[in-house]
Amino acid sequence: MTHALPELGYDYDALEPFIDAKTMEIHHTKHHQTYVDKLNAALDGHDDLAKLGVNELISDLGKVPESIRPAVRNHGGGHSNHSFFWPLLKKNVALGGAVQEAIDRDFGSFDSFKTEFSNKAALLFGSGWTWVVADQGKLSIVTTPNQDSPVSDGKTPVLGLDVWEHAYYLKYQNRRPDYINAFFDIINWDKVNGLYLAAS
Ligand code: MN3
Repeated sequence: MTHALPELGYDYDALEPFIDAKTMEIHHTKHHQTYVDKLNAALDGHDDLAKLGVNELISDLGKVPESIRPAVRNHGGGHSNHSFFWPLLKKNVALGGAVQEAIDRDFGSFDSFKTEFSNKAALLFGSGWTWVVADQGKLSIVTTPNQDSPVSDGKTPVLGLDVWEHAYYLKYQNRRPDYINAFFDIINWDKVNGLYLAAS
């Protein structure tokens, strides 16, 4: 299959003022598109691998030939991570359901969860992602460098935040903590709850 840029599912300005329209447009049409293009280029001539969906592809990088493994890890990871990220973003969705109960159970309270997530996202050195992963219903927070995906570690993400500078620099410059704080205003908790239920 040829990998393709997915639709965002909402307008570029839908997340204003928390994430600005220009950042969303560049992030989607330039950064994400480039991961897709470079993944397709890497897979050219590898017909067996080209049949796989991106998450299948990155779930066992040991099966990818060494000659293209770094490209699949970086660009396949980038395609997977961003495809996962866009539907997680929506304004005015309240936390509820099974995932709310799981957060209270596994972190003690929503405030404790937010503090741990925010600290890990703020302290992550360089470029990478902060994730909430579910393991047999239990939630934990992990980070990955670059475009590495928790899927490659056999983990199931239910929430993720892109903390590459390209995700926030136009509006927030060096103020990553402000961007992380704004993220909590645009989490699509309905989507997260659905992912949590599917993972449990
Ligand atoms: Mn990004």
